[in-house]
Amino acid sequence: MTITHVQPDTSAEAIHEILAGDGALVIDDLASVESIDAITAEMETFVEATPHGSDDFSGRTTKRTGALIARSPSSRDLVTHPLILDVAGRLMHQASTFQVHLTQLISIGPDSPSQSIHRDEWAFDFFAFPSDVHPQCNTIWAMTDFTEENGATRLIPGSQDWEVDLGHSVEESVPAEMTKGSCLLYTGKVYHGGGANRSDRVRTGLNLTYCVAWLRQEENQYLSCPREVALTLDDDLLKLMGYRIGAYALGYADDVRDPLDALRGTSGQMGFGVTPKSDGA
Ligand SMILES: O=C(O)CCC(=O)C(=O)O
Ligand SMILES: [Fe+2]
Repeated sequence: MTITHVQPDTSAEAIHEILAGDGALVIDDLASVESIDAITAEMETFVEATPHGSDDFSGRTTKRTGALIARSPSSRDLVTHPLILDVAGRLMHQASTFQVHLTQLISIGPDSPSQSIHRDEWAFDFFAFPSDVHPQCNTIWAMTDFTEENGATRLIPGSQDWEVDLGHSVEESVPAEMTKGSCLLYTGKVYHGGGANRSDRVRTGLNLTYCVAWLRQEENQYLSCPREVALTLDDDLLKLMGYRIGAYALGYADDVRDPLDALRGTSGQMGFGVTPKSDGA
């Protein structure tokens, strides 16, 4: 049982095939070390100010620092990475649109125990999505090298079709070891968890996740990104954050205004009517 690694020039189709089959894979060195360093520098003061988690799942020696789109302009290229969005669209193909679910730096400190093994889609109230319906698609970008010793994310490849079970052990999982700049892609169904950090350095990953536009986002994008910052962002990023109609009629403002009009204070009525997908979803 291993985690497949592919090169950044691999096609979205081939990556999606591995993701659908194994539930996870690593794209080696997808981001440059310079872009990772730029994000780290932009986030430094925010990470310093972030308290440790208040429960075992969040991690009592782990920091979770969010609002990357507002706080780190350099992170926006990763949020909108064309290859990742292409693969995400393929995985969540039954939905007409998908959106940012959360942006979060996860800094696992030295002497942290393993996080319990879980599925990320349990966040949706443990709703039993059919095995072929993927409500979310996730990435963790390595901001530091990820090793077994420093708490690389651990996954159970192929576990996405398994029964719901809160008791899977860390021993069943393997570490997603990867170099700084690499990207772990995983579904909302695959069993995984943050690894134990037995090193003397912090392990940092950038968790950027996406969900279908008919579900609630884990990180509230309208509150995490102040309006004055949102007004500086381009339309494509704003739409990905949720400033668009998700599905037939979800998310309009007041008198059926496009959220982009509402954000900018412009008028204009929008029409409903997403054409049903040809695959019948
Ligand atoms: O930090 C990691 O490696 C994974 C964290 C995780 O799976 C989670 O918090 O849901
Ligand atoms: Fe998780």
